[in-house]
Amino acid sequence: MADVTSPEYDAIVIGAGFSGLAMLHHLREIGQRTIVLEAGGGVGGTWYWNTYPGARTDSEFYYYSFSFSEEVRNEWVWTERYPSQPEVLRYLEFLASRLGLNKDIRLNTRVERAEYDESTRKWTVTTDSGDTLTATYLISGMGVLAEPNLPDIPGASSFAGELYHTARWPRDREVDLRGKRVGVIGLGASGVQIVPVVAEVAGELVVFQRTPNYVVASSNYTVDDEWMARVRKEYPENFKRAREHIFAVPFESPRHGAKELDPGERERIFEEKWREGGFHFMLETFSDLATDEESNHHASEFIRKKIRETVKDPETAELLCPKDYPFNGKRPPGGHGYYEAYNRDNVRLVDIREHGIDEITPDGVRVGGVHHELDVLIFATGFDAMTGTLTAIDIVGRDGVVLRDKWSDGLKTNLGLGVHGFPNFFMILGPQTPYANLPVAIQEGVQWIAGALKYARDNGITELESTKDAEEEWAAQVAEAGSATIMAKGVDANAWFIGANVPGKPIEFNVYMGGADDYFKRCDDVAAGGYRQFLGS
Ligand code: N01
Repeated sequence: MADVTSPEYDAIVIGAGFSGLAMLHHLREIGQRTIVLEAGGGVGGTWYWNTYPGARTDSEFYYYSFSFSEEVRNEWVWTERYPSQPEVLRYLEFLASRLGLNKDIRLNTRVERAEYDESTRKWTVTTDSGDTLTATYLISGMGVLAEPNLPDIPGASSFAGELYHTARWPRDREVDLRGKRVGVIGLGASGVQIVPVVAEVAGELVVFQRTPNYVVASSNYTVDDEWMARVRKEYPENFKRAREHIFAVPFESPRHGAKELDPGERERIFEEKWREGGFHFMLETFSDLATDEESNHHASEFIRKKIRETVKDPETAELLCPKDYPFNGKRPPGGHGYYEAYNRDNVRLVDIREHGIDEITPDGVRVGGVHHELDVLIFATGFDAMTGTLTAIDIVGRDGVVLRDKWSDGLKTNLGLGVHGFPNFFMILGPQTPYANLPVAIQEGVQWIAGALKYARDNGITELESTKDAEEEWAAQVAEAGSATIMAKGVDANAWFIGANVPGKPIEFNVYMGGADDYFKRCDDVAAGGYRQFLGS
């Protein structure tokens, strides 16, 4: 096993979240001397950083975990249908300790630069403390929704109260919001989770909404022993089913399109799946909600009806109804009492769609000339998704080309796994990987990468590098698959998956919308064909 003071490795993995932990385990299995470098003070990645009140998964526990370790599967106990952030973090800490991973993880170590030396065929990584480490392989497990997006709102730095971003919530102290005047900017999955929880304790909660979301109700409940025992037995089968699903979840795919059925039957199915909640509504109602405008319209209308039924004040309800883009035009968040929160006397919704925020002042936020006094301001403003972590550091490939520059006029990757010009560099959940339930996509990704490295070693291949042709073909495929979906309307909704949430970022699909099942098959085919598309030129 690697000695953490030694500077020479077979592989350096960046990040100790779901991706980095699984990668380390699988690299050890094939005898690669590996070190994981982690910026945080603990393992967990997303689940280490996102400690904001109300943070929990939008996926149910039985498919939001790994299937590869029988010990972990059998010993770990999930307690909630939608596990809370502390529980997912504990799961990852348990996984790291049960698989003995911690000794090869260096915490509080931020990678600033990685450069490939063509003469030695090694990567040299420089950390924030100035240390350098070298390895044959460099693997990013830096996460897809990890680089916080801080909007450029006039006056933001003048705010004299407490200012937080959901993804950088303080870890060293309790944030006491009791009785305070709290403002929230941003209503994606993070904002939608924090609103109802903060509403319960704040004196006053002011929610600043630019684009309303289609929030799908999710009912949470306790996982009892019987359910846990059944899930343990079903893990391998569940994982197999998830691998065959477009969104990498173990669900049945619906057989009918929404417009094929008469209104009564359509409504019955929408109601039934609404009660099951969350992704069941998105994925198990009808086959064509992501591809057919008319069918999608029925789903969008159904959710608007639910909003109007739930929110008592008609004006607030109308503001909360998305009308300018269809359901799935943004990643739909799961709601836990989200719309109900607006029925509380201490919660106010402020529309900032038309004129935006005038300015942030030392003691509040001014909108349309009205000043809202606040003690605390929370940015739930999301992330520079998919590429943000990779372009925030200098990753330098052949001929001194920096990855960020290579992608400045459009993404180019081979299956989101590798990049031409960057030999022996791999990405777990890189841009252009599928829009899917992430633990399953991560497990597939790390196993594919470990398989490729083993193949290279067994066959005397010193450089694995995407061919130029393969990445051009993949870019075309990603664009074509995306444009065939409703998600292309994400441009009108500032969706992160199309790059529209960060000003100046090129608008293009950052994820593959052709289905996780299709994607996994493509990856299998590349492996079965001897990784030809990764043998350079
Ligand atoms: O971020 P987002 P998120 N002025 O980009 C607003 C995953 N996730 O952190 O839509 C005012 O979705 C922005 O407004 P608009 C999940 O995949 C999962 O919430 O651009 N508002 C939007 O409302 C999710 O999709 C979980 O008009 C501004 C919000 O900020 C992804 O992470 C939990 C603004 C950003 O929404 C991202 O979710 C949390 C400005 N200048 C996250 N700039 C679970 O699974 C931005 N906004 C539970």
